Amino acid sequence: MLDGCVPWPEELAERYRAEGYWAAETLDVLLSAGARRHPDRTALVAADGTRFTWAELDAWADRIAAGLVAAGLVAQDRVLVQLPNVPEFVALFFGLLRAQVLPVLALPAHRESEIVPLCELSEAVAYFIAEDDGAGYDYRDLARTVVKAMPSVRQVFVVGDPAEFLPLPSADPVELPAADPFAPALFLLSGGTTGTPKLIPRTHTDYLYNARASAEVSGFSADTVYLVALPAAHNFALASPGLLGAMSTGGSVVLAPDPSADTAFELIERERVTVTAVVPPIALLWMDVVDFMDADLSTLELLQVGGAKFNPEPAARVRETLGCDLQQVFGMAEGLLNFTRLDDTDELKITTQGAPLCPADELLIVDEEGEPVAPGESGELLTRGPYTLRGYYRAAEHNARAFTDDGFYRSGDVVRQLPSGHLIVEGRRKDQINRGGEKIPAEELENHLLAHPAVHDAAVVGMPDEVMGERTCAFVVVKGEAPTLREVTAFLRERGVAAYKLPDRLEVLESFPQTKVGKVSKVALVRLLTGENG
Ligand code: AMP
Ligand code: DBH
Repeated sequence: MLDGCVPWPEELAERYRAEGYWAAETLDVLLSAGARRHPDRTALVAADGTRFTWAELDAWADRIAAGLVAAGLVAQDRVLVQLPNVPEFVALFFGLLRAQVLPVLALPAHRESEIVPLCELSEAVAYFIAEDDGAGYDYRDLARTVVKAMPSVRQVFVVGDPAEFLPLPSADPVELPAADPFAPALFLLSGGTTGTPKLIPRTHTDYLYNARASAEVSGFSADTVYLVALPAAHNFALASPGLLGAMSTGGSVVLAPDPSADTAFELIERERVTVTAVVPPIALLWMDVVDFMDADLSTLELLQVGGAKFNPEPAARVRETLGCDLQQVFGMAEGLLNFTRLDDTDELKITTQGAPLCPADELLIVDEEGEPVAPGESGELLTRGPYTLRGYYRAAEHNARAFTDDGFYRSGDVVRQLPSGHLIVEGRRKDQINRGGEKIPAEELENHLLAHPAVHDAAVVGMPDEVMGERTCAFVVVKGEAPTLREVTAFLRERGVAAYKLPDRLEVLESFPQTKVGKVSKVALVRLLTGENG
């Protein structure tokens, strides 16, 4: 096992193998087996209509793998991958797997303040970017900053015009040794609750299970046409079932550069898309505009919604507005996935966030003291299982708090469970804002705010919002003249904070309300915003 990763205890590992959850296969089988079985079928379609057969994608991944080796990358090296939804993402992903180089999957929205600490934590030796995001942002500028701050990043590879950097590596295919199926294959990012980023190691076998089992409960088949509407680097769009799930059943994958109705509807119609996954604000937007757009969405069978709570009222309108079935997904990059089932009653599909994916998923719902609550009562969800991490990468101190002694991950989510096993997400016990599915660790943003010369103290909370679920409000105590929201966001941007983390509102207080033990009371701060007392 890679240094800094926490393995599953041997007796659990044996059980997961014996019960068939852990196959002795690597993730690469998703591409190599498909290419053998149906080389000439379509595997991947880019937004511009460029199509790749399974054989073409397979050959492309082989060339990239050989190119990586030729460029001096070796097995177990970590590299940062930050690409929009372009075909190169998929080819590079499999090329890296074949070369046993471990990708750290950053989101296109991340900027210097996220990328640099990720490079530092992972000791990344290379950085893969696109020339731009299609909307005017030039990632080569970001790369210039990153290599200056992180000399360990020896090479930058660019999709598109590389400027002073390198094009994507490519060389004549070479024979490469097979990876260990039980070793880490990639790193996902956690939404996080602390001031520093956390990396989630995912092994070949656990992620393969994640993708395949998700594909099964979502009814994926060789006829599935999956639209990647969310960033491909996100666990939801990557493997829940996502693009890897679609590949696991021999379906095809269509890449959308963004999830706007204009872009997505056109692709759904053009490519006869059958299923896609979105966050609640996007689902709301699609439902709002579908009547005014003459797009043919008749092929769409299933809309998956997750990342944040999808309320029952809009959930009940999905079928009549979009003409497809709804599947709620309550997932986490850390592992555990919950899905409503295709044969669930409408009541369950509309009012719950789904039931655990795997019979070996263990769930505990506990009170503030860590004691299990009575069945049906709400409490914090703890979980362990065959695809749930046992520890963040190189984070021993944080792991001691984030996991129980017997290895359960503390999700920080407050849920209650119905007798059917379905969960209803009721809230959160972690210091994080969920802004329409995008997670913002409060502490991280507070640290950035504290760096502002006029900010004496800062506390960030989520304020309820109809569309986003929550928006971000920064409370500050100032020294001297109070800055405006605009000045504060400009300051944060200057520090390289991703746009989705910028506060939506700024409130200046004389001092912060405190709890009985003298901590800042975020509950009281939220009440200041909502006007509720008590
Ligand atoms: P991350 O750890 O960044 O992968 O984010 C996972 C978190 O997103 C979960 O722990 C929940 O807090 C939240 N989440 C994901 N899906 C849902 C959902 N369907 N309903 C409510 N919260 C969700
Ligand atoms: O929010 C998430 O992280 C998430 C939501 C739905 C996720 O990781 C997933 C499905 O796999």
